[in-house]
Amino acid sequence: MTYAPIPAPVRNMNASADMRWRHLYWHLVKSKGFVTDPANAPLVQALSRIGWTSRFTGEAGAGLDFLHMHREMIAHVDMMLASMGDPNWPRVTGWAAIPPGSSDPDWPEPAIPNLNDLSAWPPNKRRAISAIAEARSPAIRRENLAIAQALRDPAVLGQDGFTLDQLGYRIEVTVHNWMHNRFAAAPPDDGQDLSPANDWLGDPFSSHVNDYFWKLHGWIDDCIGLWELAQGEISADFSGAWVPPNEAPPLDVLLGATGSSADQRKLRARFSFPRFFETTETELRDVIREIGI
Ligand SMILES: [Cu+2]
Repeated sequence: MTYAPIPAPVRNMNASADMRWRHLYWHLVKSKGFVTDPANAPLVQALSRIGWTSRFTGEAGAGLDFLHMHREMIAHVDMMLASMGDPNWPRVTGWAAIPPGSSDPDWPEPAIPNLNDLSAWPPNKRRAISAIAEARSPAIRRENLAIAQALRDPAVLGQDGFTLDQLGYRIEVTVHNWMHNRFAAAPPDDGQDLSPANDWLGDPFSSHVNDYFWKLHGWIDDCIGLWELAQGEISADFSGAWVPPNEAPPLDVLLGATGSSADQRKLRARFSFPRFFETTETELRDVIREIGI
C-alpha cells in the first residue's frame, strides 16, 4: 500500500475498548433483526437500561441518526488530527470517487484466498465470507457504483422532497454496507480482540480502526454538502438526531449486573466471532426504484 497510514495515536484511540463498544452498540441498537432476536434479550435490556435505544434502520429519522453519528465520529478524529500536524492526515478526507476496481494502487480490495470456496472456511466465518464475495461480484459492484454516482448527482439530490433522513437511509443500506463488506479483509479469529491489529472493516467493533473506514465515511459525509447545495443551499439540520448515551461499558460489565451466567456465556460466544453489515435484496431494490436509476 502506498498511502500513509493514519497517525498511530489516532489509531490507538479508535482501538480503545470504549470506542469499540460505543460504535458496536450504536449499530446494534438500530438493527431491528438484532434487537428483536430473543437470544439477544439480556443484552438489549441491559443496553436499554442505560439509554441505548434508538430508531431502527428504515424507520423515520434513522437515516438522520446514521449521518449525524458518523459526522460526530469524524469531528472527534479531526480534532485529534488537528493537534498532530501530520501532513498526510490534516483531517479526515473522503474519497473524491470510490475506487471502482479491485486493484486500486492505493486502496485495493484486500486479497482473500479461497474467497469463493466456503468449504475452506470455518462455519462461523462463512456468512461473512459470502457477504464479501457477493460485494465484490461484478453485478453488485456495478449496481452500487451506479447508486453511488446517483447519490452525488445534483439532479437526484435536488429532487423535491428528498430529505436528509432519506439520504442517510439510502446511503447506509446501499453504498455504505457494500463498501464495508467489499473492502474487508479475511475476518479475524477473535472479533473481540482489543489490539489495534483488529481493524476488520466488516464489523462495527473494529471497522473504525481501519483507514478505509475514514475514506469511505468521508465520502458519505461529503454527500451531505452535495445534498445541501442541490436542495438550494439549505443547511443540514441534525437537531432531531438521536444522541447516544456517554456510557458504553464492555459486554461483560454490562451483563454482570443483570444476566445469569448461562445467558452471559451464550452471549459471549455469539460475540466472539465477527458480525458484518447486511442489506436485504428488497432494501436494495427499493432504493434503486426511489432514486430512479
Ligand atoms: Cu458506523
